[in-house]
Amino acid sequence: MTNNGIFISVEGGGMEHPACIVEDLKQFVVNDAPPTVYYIPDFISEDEESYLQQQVYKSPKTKWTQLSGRRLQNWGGLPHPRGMLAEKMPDWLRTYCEKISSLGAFGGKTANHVLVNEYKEGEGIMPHEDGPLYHPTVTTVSLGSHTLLDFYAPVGVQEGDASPQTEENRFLLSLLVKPRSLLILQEEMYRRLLHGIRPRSHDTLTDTVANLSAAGAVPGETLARGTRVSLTIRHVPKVMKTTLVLGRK
Ligand SMILES: O=C(O)CCC(=O)C(=O)O
Repeated sequence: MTNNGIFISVEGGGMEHPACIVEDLKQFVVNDAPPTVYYIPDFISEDEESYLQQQVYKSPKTKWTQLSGRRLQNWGGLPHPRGMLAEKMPDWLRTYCEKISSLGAFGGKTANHVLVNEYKEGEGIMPHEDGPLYHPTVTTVSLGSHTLLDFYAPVGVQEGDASPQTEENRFLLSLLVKPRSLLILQEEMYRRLLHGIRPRSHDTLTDTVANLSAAGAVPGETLARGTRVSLTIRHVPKVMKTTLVLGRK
Protein backbone atom coordinates (compact mmCIF):
# COMPACT_ATOMS: atom_id res chain seq x y z
CA MET A 1 0.00 0.00 0.00
CA THR A 2 1.13 3.59 -0.53
CA ASN A 3 0.39 6.32 2.01
CA ASN A 4 -2.70 7.04 0.01
CA GLY A 5 -4.17 3.57 0.27
CA ILE A 6 -3.56 2.66 -3.38
CA PHE A 7 -2.78 -1.03 -3.55
CA ILE A 8 0.54 -1.77 -5.18
CA SER A 9 2.24 -5.12 -5.39
CA VAL A 10 5.94 -5.17 -6.07
CA GLU A 11 7.63 -8.44 -6.86
CA GLY A 12 10.81 -9.51 -8.58
CA GLY A 13 11.67 -8.77 -12.23
CA GLY A 14 9.46 -9.48 -15.21
CA MET A 15 6.11 -8.70 -13.59
CA GLU A 16 3.01 -7.88 -15.61
CA HIS A 17 1.53 -4.42 -15.38
CA PRO A 18 -2.00 -3.21 -16.22
CA ALA A 19 -2.34 -1.78 -19.76
CA CYS A 20 -4.14 1.35 -18.56
CA ILE A 21 -4.45 3.45 -15.41
CA VAL A 22 -5.98 1.43 -12.57
CA GLU A 23 -9.50 2.25 -11.34
CA ASP A 24 -8.19 3.36 -7.90
CA LEU A 25 -6.34 6.28 -9.49
CA LYS A 26 -9.39 7.78 -11.19
CA GLN A 27 -10.32 9.65 -7.98
CA PHE A 28 -7.10 11.66 -8.45
CA VAL A 29 -7.93 13.09 -11.89
CA VAL A 30 -7.66 16.91 -11.95
CA ASN A 31 -10.94 17.83 -13.63
CA ASP A 32 -10.07 21.51 -14.13
CA ALA A 33 -7.14 20.65 -16.43
CA PRO A 34 -7.18 19.28 -20.00
CA PRO A 35 -6.98 15.47 -20.25
CA THR A 36 -5.33 13.97 -18.36
CA VAL A 37 -3.68 14.89 -15.08
CA TYR A 38 -3.56 12.62 -12.01
CA TYR A 39 -2.28 14.34 -8.86
CA ILE A 40 -1.69 11.97 -5.95
CA PRO A 41 -0.68 13.77 -2.73
CA ASP A 42 1.47 11.84 -0.23
CA PHE A 43 2.27 9.08 -2.70
CA ILE A 44 5.42 8.41 -0.67
CA SER A 45 6.02 8.75 3.08
CA GLU A 46 8.45 11.19 4.76
CA ASP A 47 10.84 8.28 5.40
CA GLU A 48 10.81 7.33 1.72
CA GLU A 49 11.38 10.97 0.79
CA SER A 50 14.47 11.19 3.07
CA TYR A 51 15.75 7.85 1.75
CA LEU A 52 15.41 8.99 -1.87
CA GLN A 53 17.10 12.34 -1.11
CA GLN A 54 20.00 10.45 0.54
CA GLN A 55 20.37 8.19 -2.50
CA VAL A 56 20.34 11.17 -4.89
CA TYR A 57 23.00 13.03 -2.90
CA LYS A 58 25.24 10.01 -2.37
CA SER A 59 25.40 9.25 -6.11
CA PRO A 60 28.86 9.86 -7.60
CA LYS A 61 29.57 13.52 -8.39
CA THR A 62 30.14 12.46 -12.02
CA LYS A 63 26.41 11.56 -12.31
CA TRP A 64 25.50 15.25 -12.12
CA THR A 65 25.22 17.44 -15.22
CA GLN A 66 25.06 21.16 -14.47
CA LEU A 67 22.68 23.10 -16.72
CA SER A 68 21.67 26.72 -16.55
CA GLY A 69 19.07 26.91 -13.78
CA ARG A 70 19.20 23.29 -12.57
CA ARG A 71 21.37 20.19 -12.43
CA LEU A 72 20.39 16.66 -13.34
CA GLN A 73 21.22 12.98 -13.15
CA ASN A 74 20.29 10.63 -15.99
CA TRP A 75 19.52 7.00 -15.11
CA GLY A 76 18.67 4.09 -17.42
CA GLY A 77 20.51 5.26 -20.56
CA LEU A 78 20.38 8.13 -23.03
CA PRO A 79 17.19 8.12 -25.14
CA HIS A 80 18.07 8.23 -28.87
CA PRO A 81 15.98 7.97 -32.07
CA ARG A 82 17.84 4.75 -32.98
CA GLY A 83 17.19 3.26 -29.54
CA MET A 84 18.42 3.80 -25.99
CA LEU A 85 21.52 1.90 -24.97
CA ALA A 86 20.01 0.67 -21.71
CA GLU A 87 21.97 0.90 -18.46
CA LYS A 88 21.12 -0.94 -15.27
CA MET A 89 18.68 0.99 -13.07
CA PRO A 90 19.88 1.15 -9.43
CA ASP A 91 17.59 -0.67 -6.96
CA TRP A 92 16.53 2.55 -5.19
CA LEU A 93 15.02 3.83 -8.44
CA ARG A 94 13.88 0.45 -9.81
CA THR A 95 11.48 0.08 -6.85
CA TYR A 96 9.67 3.28 -7.88
CA CYS A 97 9.79 2.42 -11.60
CA GLU A 98 7.98 -0.82 -10.70
CA LYS A 99 5.51 0.83 -8.29
CA ILE A 100 4.43 3.46 -10.79
CA SER A 101 4.30 0.97 -13.67
CA SER A 102 2.03 -1.24 -11.56
CA LEU A 103 -0.52 1.62 -11.64
CA GLY A 104 -0.82 1.11 -15.42
CA ALA A 105 0.93 4.38 -16.27
CA PHE A 106 2.96 3.03 -19.20
CA GLY A 107 0.50 0.90 -21.18
CA GLY A 108 1.58 -2.32 -19.45
CA LYS A 109 5.32 -1.64 -19.85
CA THR A 110 7.84 -0.93 -17.08
CA ALA A 111 9.50 2.47 -16.70
CA ASN A 112 13.15 2.21 -17.74
CA HIS A 113 14.32 5.82 -17.57
CA VAL A 114 14.61 8.36 -14.72
CA LEU A 115 15.77 11.97 -14.82
CA VAL A 116 16.61 13.42 -11.43
CA ASN A 117 16.38 17.22 -11.54
CA GLU A 118 17.53 19.45 -8.70
CA TYR A 119 16.27 23.03 -8.58
CA LYS A 120 17.53 25.45 -5.96
CA GLU A 121 15.18 28.22 -4.81
CA GLY A 122 14.75 30.64 -7.74
CA GLU A 123 15.66 28.06 -10.44
CA GLY A 124 13.43 26.53 -13.11
CA ILE A 125 13.15 24.98 -16.55
CA MET A 126 12.11 26.62 -19.84
CA PRO A 127 8.80 25.53 -21.42
CA HIS A 128 9.38 22.41 -23.52
CA GLU A 129 7.78 19.21 -24.80
CA ASP A 130 9.09 15.82 -23.71
CA GLY A 131 8.87 14.57 -27.30
CA PRO A 132 8.44 11.30 -29.16
CA LEU A 133 11.27 9.22 -27.67
CA TYR A 134 9.14 8.38 -24.63
CA HIS A 135 5.86 6.51 -24.18
CA PRO A 136 3.46 9.52 -23.96
CA THR A 137 3.22 9.55 -20.17
CA VAL A 138 5.40 11.43 -17.74
CA THR A 139 5.29 10.63 -14.02
CA THR A 140 7.00 12.81 -11.42
CA VAL A 141 7.74 12.26 -7.74
CA SER A 142 8.68 15.51 -5.94
CA LEU A 143 11.08 15.68 -2.98
CA GLY A 144 11.97 18.50 -0.61
CA SER A 145 9.90 21.42 -1.87
CA HIS A 146 6.77 22.29 -3.83
CA THR A 147 6.87 23.93 -7.21
CA LEU A 148 4.42 25.26 -9.76
CA LEU A 149 4.51 23.48 -13.10
CA ASP A 150 3.21 25.81 -15.81
CA PHE A 151 1.53 24.74 -19.06
CA TYR A 152 1.48 26.57 -22.39
CA ALA A 153 -0.26 26.20 -25.75
CA PRO A 154 2.21 25.36 -28.52
CA VAL A 155 3.26 28.12 -30.92
CA GLY A 156 1.08 27.69 -34.01
CA VAL A 157 -1.67 29.04 -36.17
CA GLN A 158 -4.17 30.93 -34.05
CA GLU A 159 -7.25 31.37 -36.20
CA GLY A 160 -8.97 34.73 -35.81
CA ASP A 161 -6.53 35.87 -33.13
CA ALA A 162 -3.79 38.28 -34.15
CA SER A 163 -2.35 38.81 -30.64
CA PRO A 164 1.40 38.04 -30.44
CA GLN A 165 2.21 34.53 -29.27
CA THR A 166 4.22 35.52 -26.23
CA GLU A 167 4.82 33.06 -23.41
CA GLU A 168 2.38 35.06 -21.32
CA ASN A 169 -0.36 34.80 -23.98
CA ARG A 170 0.23 31.07 -24.44
CA PHE A 171 0.07 30.33 -20.69
CA LEU A 172 -2.93 28.09 -19.86
CA LEU A 173 -2.69 26.76 -16.30
CA SER A 174 -0.39 25.67 -13.49
CA LEU A 175 -0.25 22.60 -11.29
CA LEU A 176 0.93 22.78 -7.68
CA VAL A 177 3.19 19.81 -6.98
CA LYS A 178 3.92 19.33 -3.31
CA PRO A 179 6.76 17.24 -1.84
CA ARG A 180 5.98 13.48 -1.76
CA SER A 181 3.31 13.80 -4.44
CA LEU A 182 3.10 11.82 -7.67
CA LEU A 183 2.00 13.62 -10.83
CA ILE A 184 0.99 11.70 -13.95
CA LEU A 185 0.48 13.51 -17.27
CA GLN A 186 -0.96 11.82 -20.33
CA GLU A 187 -2.81 12.59 -23.57
CA GLU A 188 -3.23 16.32 -24.40
CA MET A 189 -1.24 17.37 -21.32
CA TYR A 190 1.69 15.31 -22.58
CA ARG A 191 1.27 15.35 -26.36
CA ARG A 192 0.17 18.93 -27.11
CA LEU A 193 1.03 21.30 -24.29
CA LEU A 194 4.46 22.54 -23.25
CA HIS A 195 5.48 22.57 -19.60
CA GLY A 196 8.02 24.59 -17.65
CA ILE A 197 8.87 25.99 -14.22
CA ARG A 198 9.32 29.75 -13.81
CA PRO A 199 12.51 30.62 -11.93
CA ARG A 200 10.93 32.03 -8.77
CA SER A 201 11.64 31.93 -5.06
CA HIS A 202 7.96 32.32 -4.02
CA ASP A 203 4.64 31.33 -5.56
CA THR A 204 1.44 33.23 -4.86
CA LEU A 205 -1.41 30.88 -5.68
CA THR A 206 -4.30 31.98 -7.85
CA ASP A 207 -7.20 30.17 -9.49
CA THR A 208 -4.99 29.46 -12.52
CA VAL A 209 -3.66 26.56 -10.39
CA ALA A 210 -5.93 23.74 -11.56
CA ASN A 211 -5.38 21.39 -8.59
CA LEU A 212 -5.46 23.89 -5.70
CA SER A 213 -7.87 22.03 -3.46
CA ALA A 214 -6.45 18.57 -4.28
CA ALA A 215 -3.04 19.95 -3.21
CA GLY A 216 -4.53 21.32 0.03
CA ALA A 217 -3.98 24.98 -0.88
CA VAL A 218 -6.11 28.13 -1.13
CA PRO A 219 -6.01 31.11 -3.52
CA GLY A 220 -3.94 34.00 -2.15
CA GLU A 221 -1.56 31.73 -0.25
CA THR A 222 2.17 32.39 -0.80
CA LEU A 223 4.56 29.45 -0.66
CA ALA A 224 8.34 29.83 -0.37
CA ARG A 225 10.31 27.46 -2.56
CA GLY A 226 13.27 25.49 -1.18
CA THR A 227 15.49 22.99 -2.95
CA ARG A 228 13.30 20.61 -4.94
CA VAL A 229 14.44 17.30 -6.38
CA SER A 230 12.14 15.70 -8.92
CA LEU A 231 12.26 12.12 -10.16
CA THR A 232 10.86 12.12 -13.69
CA ILE A 233 10.04 8.49 -14.38
CA ARG A 234 9.25 7.39 -17.95
CA HIS A 235 9.28 4.49 -20.38
CA VAL A 236 11.51 4.57 -23.46
CA PRO A 237 10.01 2.01 -25.87
CA LYS A 238 12.93 1.79 -28.27
CA VAL A 239 15.93 0.16 -26.67
CA MET A 240 18.99 -0.85 -28.67
CA LYS A 241 19.90 -4.50 -28.70
CA THR A 242 23.65 -4.79 -28.23
CA THR A 243 25.92 -7.71 -28.90
CA LEU A 244 28.77 -7.80 -26.44
CA VAL A 245 31.91 -9.08 -28.16
CA LEU A 246 34.38 -10.30 -25.58
CA GLY A 247 38.04 -10.98 -26.28
CA ARG A 248 39.80 -11.19 -29.63
CA LYS A 249 39.74 -13.79 -32.33
O1 LIG B 1 11.00 18.87 -12.43
C1 LIG B 1 9.95 18.69 -13.02
O2 LIG B 1 8.90 18.43 -12.44
C2 LIG B 1 9.90 18.84 -14.52
C3 LIG B 1 11.05 18.16 -15.20
C4 LIG B 1 10.96 18.23 -16.69
O3 LIG B 1 10.13 18.87 -17.27
C5 LIG B 1 11.93 17.46 -17.49
O4 LIG B 1 12.87 16.88 -16.94
O5 LIG B 1 11.76 17.41 -18.73
